[in-house]
Amino acid sequence: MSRIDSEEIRRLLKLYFIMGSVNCRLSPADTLTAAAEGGITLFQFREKGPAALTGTGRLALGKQLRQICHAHQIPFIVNDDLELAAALDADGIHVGQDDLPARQIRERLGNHKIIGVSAHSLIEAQQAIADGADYLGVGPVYPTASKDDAEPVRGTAVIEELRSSGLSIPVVGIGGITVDNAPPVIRAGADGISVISAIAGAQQIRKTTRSFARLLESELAGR
Ligand code: TZP
Ligand code: MG
Repeated sequence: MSRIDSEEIRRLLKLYFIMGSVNCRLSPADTLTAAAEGGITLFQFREKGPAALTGTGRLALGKQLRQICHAHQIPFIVNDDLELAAALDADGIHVGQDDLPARQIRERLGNHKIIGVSAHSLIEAQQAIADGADYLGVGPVYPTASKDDAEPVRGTAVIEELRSSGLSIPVVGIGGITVDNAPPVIRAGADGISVISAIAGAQQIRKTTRSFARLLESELAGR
């Protein structure tokens, strides 16, 4: 089976919601359902932090969230954990710089799975592309409280640098993104934004997600 078309991946990155149980104000299932109804285009299960579920609890939550994604035709991505991604038959995996290189993940999961890699510089981006990444997550664009070991804030500089150096790989911006500060991320050349707290912690998840979706629709129009 051949690799997933990069234009399809670009479309999926438009509004990429990421969360695990520790990020949610409501239950994870209710949070994801509201976000799906509001118009997210991709979901990543990221069960991380000291209070995160492990073992069978983590697996059970993953199955529940995968089911919600499939009911809404939203691809389901797993953060970091190759064994969990395989056990859940996830649609893809997102890995950081300290995880296995994309090449090794591809050997295990195959061509039909989406592989995303976090990149914080042009060099990391070039390496991830050489290793066969399908898309890059670039950030943190703005300060974030959702990742303890986040790299220094980059603004939109790295996204701009990737695009001005001619890299056309699908890119999603991450880190502290809200409806108000999202436009510069898209204008810098990202194909979409990924968000934890602005959606998982919203008072009105469906409404906030719809606002993001509308904004991105207009920012990306004419690309
Ligand atoms: N990687 C870089 S920043 C970040 C991750 C996983 C957290 C993004 O969360 P938020 O709440 O949207 O800032
Ligand atoms: Mg990692």
